[in-house]
Amino acid sequence: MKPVYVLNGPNLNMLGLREPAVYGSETLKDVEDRCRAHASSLGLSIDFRQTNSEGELVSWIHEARDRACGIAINAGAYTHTSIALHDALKAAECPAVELHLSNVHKREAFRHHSFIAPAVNGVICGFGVNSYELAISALHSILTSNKKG
Ligand code: DHK
Repeated sequence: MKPVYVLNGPNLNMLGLREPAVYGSETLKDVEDRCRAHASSLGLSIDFRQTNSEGELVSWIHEARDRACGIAINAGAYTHTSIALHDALKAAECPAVELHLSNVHKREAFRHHSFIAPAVNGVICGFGVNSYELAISALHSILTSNKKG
């Protein structure tokens, strides 16, 4: 089975240091460890990555088309700006879930719109690090039901 790509965008390398009241006190390494353990409990493996570059995220999404069974993506602020990520996710043609640690709808108006939401299966936000685990569970459920179908 191919891995789930868990892709993280800009500033997520600062987790644990960055606005802990909004994003929590766990580091990105803590998030990765939790994702790996959760995926493993579901019989999945993960490839966990972070970049501050929009182009690198686009390239990783293209790569996922052949190398991943699904994508869980926290695109950070590119969520609210990037048509390129929207187009890449459409091109990937694999199950994808958008996720956020914070509830973006309770925050500034500029975070309320997602360019990538129309290109993914669903969106999870507001559950802190659990958002990552919920996104992996959602992909597992999509992959399992696809197999049954
Ligand atoms: C992370 C970011 O960096 C923000 O730009 C998004 C998201 C929200 C999060 O909650 O994980 O607006």
